[in-house]
Amino acid sequence: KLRENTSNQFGMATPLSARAEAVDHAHVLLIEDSILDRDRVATTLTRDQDTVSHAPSGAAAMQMTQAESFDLIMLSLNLEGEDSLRLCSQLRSQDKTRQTPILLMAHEDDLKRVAKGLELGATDYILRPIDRNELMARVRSQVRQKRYQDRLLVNYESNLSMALTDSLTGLYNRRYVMVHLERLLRQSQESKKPFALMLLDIDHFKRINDNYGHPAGDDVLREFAGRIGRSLRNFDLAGRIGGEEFVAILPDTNLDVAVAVAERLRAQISGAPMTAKGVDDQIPVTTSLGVTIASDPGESVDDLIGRADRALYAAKRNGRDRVEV
Ligand code: GH3
Ligand code: MG
Ligand code: MG
Ligand code: MG
Repeated sequence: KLRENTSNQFGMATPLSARAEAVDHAHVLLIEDSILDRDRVATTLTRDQDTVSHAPSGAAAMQMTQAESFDLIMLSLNLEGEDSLRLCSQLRSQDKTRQTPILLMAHEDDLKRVAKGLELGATDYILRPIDRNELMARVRSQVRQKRYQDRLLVNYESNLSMALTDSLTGLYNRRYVMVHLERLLRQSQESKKPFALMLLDIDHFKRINDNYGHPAGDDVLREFAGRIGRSLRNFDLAGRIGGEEFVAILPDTNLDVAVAVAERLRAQISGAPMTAKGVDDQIPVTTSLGVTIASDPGESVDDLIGRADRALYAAKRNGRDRVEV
């Protein structure tokens, strides 16, 4: 099953976690212009359930690694008319193959270039004539290590997202919102572009818990978060900063626009009642919003939040289900 210079059939659309599940079988890119060794390696690996794509040149290899992802790259140090070592460092410096193990294939009298290749980031080498058992052992060992690293990366990314987001609603958590606000405030003071901050607090949420139960209250929080998130632009940020308190941050937004957006959010919530698991009633929900704009060069995040908070409490005082500035 030797495939010549194919475009994307593997990898790219497959999430890392799914790939990590499919243990052991590897997708190998073989960069080799000797037909004899190409066939030898491909036969051995496919017998071992691996899939092999063949690149007869460096240019083909660069193209193929853009289109699909590989678990292992086998690179001949004897490509006719090509600088294999340069190819090795190119593979190391592009994002798609930065983490992919590279196994060099070399002749015994070429150990100096092997050493150079290892210095440039190749992970291992195998000498010609290629011994089938040694080939299998080296490939398995590289692939096992790659799988292990992929799993570490998945764990790292999920830990990171747990640290930044609120697990009930999936919105950003208070800690991340504060970090983001500090950064945005600094940027907006440098660029002199205003941004909008709005605080949202669900009205009489305690009654919702009291009437329908805490789990129903959680369902309402999730639905609330979903409606807010869907109503904002991609580069706006929504966070949950307290039990039933939320924030929306809109870069590059003046007061008129911010009030219009706040009004739209308010209507998204009051416009249709919510449902909760195990509750037959439709649950009417409203929210109060306090809006402010960051435009004063001297102010701090605390000043900003304090102002939005006072606007929010004005909205509560003035009857709830409303926007105040
Ligand atoms: P107001 O209109 O003045 O904001 O009234 P309120 O009842 O919404 O405000 P209050 O601050 O008195 O009550 C908030 C309630 O939110 C109290 C708390 O039990 C509840 N709550 C906080 N976090 C959660 C949560 O994660 N899930 C659920 N179901 N309830 C929560
Ligand atoms: Mg509250
Ligand atoms: Mg309250
Ligand atoms: Mg409330």
